[in-house]
Amino acid sequence: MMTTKHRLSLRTFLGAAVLSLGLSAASVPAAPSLSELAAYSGVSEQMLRDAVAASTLQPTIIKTMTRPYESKPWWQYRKLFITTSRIDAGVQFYLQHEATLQRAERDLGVPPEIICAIIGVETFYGRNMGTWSVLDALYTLGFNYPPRESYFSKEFANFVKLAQRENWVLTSVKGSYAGALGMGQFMPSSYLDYAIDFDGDGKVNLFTDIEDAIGSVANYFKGHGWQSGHGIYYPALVPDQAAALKDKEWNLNGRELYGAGVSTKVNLHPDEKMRLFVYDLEDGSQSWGVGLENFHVIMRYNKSPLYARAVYELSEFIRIGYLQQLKAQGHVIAPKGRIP
Ligand SMILES: [Ca+2]
Repeated sequence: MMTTKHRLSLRTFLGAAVLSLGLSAASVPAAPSLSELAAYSGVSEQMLRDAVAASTLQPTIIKTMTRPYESKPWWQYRKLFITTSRIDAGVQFYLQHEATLQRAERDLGVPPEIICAIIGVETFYGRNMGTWSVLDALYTLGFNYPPRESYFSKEFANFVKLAQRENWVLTSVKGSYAGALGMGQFMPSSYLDYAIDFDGDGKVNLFTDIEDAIGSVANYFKGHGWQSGHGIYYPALVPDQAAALKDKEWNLNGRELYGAGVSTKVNLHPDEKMRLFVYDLEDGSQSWGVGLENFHVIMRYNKSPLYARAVYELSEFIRIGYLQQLKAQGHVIAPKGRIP
């Protein structure tokens, strides 16, 4: 347990680091106090104080936070996730859990390949769920990392609440360096809000119960507005004069897109909300694409456009690999259309 004095000196150091990154101190929201966190989460202040006392500062986590994967160019990031082994394991995961995945699609509207791709990118289908103490991770980022304290201190309180609900020993739960949990790497707030008991055994367990993990990822997507049967992402040809459209982010529709001379293989609806993305390729060129609302929903899982594209591409490879397996087994495949 670090003393307050140590924490304050680290805070001052990080404060200076934030300023050197060009962020003004005012742009960093103030971290809530323990009493505010108690009021926010419904967990008693004493319980939060005990949880803080049981936590250990992990400076390595702060170093990792400052150089995330998402700062890489697309072509490097892609190589981390779009690999033959991750695709093949994804197809196997799909075949092995086909009935559960199909039930998730029927009940919650989210396609199997998207659920597989999320679990594949997050934890390689449950193999790497993280080895950090979640308590230490959330304490470190929630109370010793000013740029994100406002967010992570709330997740710290949510974790204490979740551990109480699930009867977990606070110090024994393992996850990512950012405190994400289980096969789909849910933050504690998402675990509280979206994790479901999808196999009906009366417990919600995203660590060992694959059916719960599958249903919960689908439930998260449904809860964030996944549009069943709709498209996700389309490659686009973008003339120079239309490149600035990407700065409109999600305030763009098909009419403006095509009006500026952009073309896509499939015609998107003129009134549909969309966003233009550009990705850096290894040869120095760029690849453009249009994300629809479903792409936006993937970005609710992780806000990086690199992440969303990696999940989308992996999902397509898994979908194709799965269909090939079915065909090899002699099944007749009916094409499943998506409304663009
Ligand atoms: Ca269960």
